Amino acid sequence: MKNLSMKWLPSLALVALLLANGAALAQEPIILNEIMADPASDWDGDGTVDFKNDEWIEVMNVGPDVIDLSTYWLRDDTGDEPHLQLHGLIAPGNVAVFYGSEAVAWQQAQGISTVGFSLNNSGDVVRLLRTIPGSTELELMFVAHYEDHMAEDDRSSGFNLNLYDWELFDALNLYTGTLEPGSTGCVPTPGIPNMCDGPVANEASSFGSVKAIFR
Ligand SMILES: [Ca+2]
Ligand SMILES: [Ca+2]
Ligand SMILES: [Ca+2]
Ligand SMILES: [Ca+2]
Repeated sequence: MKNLSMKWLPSLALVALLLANGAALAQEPIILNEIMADPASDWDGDGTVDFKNDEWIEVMNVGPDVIDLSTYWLRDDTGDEPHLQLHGLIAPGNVAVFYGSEAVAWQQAQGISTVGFSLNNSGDVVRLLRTIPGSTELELMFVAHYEDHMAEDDRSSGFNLNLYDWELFDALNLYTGTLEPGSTGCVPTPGIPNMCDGPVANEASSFGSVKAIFR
């Protein structure tokens, strides 16, 4: 474990626990995988750039079974109510991304305040909740933190493929500071696994084309 502040330990410890215990893995298979808190591009593809609609949160199924995401919920650090009920089936090893616009639409349908995910650009906590079986209550399943330098224009943060290190994906807005996690030059990857083991080989590759992939 290198260069990790204490803040990461709860979520990382949980992952380690899950990976070390097959039974727990089967029961607690969904993790937070990547977070875009300060979008400056049209990530949700609706034709406009919006600080709320273009935020996104990616989850990953690290278990062995197909999971129905409709029992899972997302929220940030403020208040108690979830910001989005997830939906869809997710296969083992797959990821699913949910955009702020989906949270806004869900909130409209619920008749609650349309705050979206409300991911603070100065840092925030994202919580993954799950409906307790046989109940309407929610239980906390996974927590991820990010800090100010991880939430600048079009910079995401999330797990490395090793599911151990929480890294910066800053190819679209390189981080030159000294805080951890530091710059990787990796591109944000909404809806696909966080595949990047190091700096992008050729910085001259067009960021425009990189962005276009995800529009
Ligand atoms: Ca934000
Ligand atoms: Ca948009
Ligand atoms: Ca917030
Ligand atoms: Ca991803």
